[in-house]
Amino acid sequence: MLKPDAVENGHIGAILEKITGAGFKIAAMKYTQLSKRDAEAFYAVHNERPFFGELVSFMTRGPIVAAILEKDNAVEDFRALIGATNPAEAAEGTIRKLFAKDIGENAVHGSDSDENAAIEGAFHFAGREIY
Ligand code: FUP
Repeated sequence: MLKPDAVENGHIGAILEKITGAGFKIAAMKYTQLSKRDAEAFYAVHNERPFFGELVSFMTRGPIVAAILEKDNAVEDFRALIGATNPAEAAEGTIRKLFAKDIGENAVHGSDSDENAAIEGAFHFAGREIY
């Protein structure tokens, strides 16, 4: 996902350029907005954490771009491309270093395993929307 901050700040094009330039193929993509229920479900793993309310409110405050990306070693390579969760700790040249403000508003989300990538892809897309 390209999160609401990335969309608000006009970074969709630049971020997609980095993603496709790094060799990812776009298998599915949409411009959409998460409802409160969507965000609570998507981030259910964090529902006991102190930042959960803020996370849900941030993720629902404006549109996002959801995508399914394909590449060999995609999960690991995408996480390297986006950088650490906290942009202050993200490596130079990473998407979060370039485009994110702080750990709460960090521009992009990447799945942390192939299993979660399949779950998160199915969260956003019907089978007929995946190419
Ligand atoms: P990541 O896998 O890098 O997206 O990071 P996490 O799954 O650990 O966290 C998911 C989201 O929760 C982050 F993108 C932002 C939010 N978060 C906070 O707001 N504060 C924190 O201390 C940790 C995460």
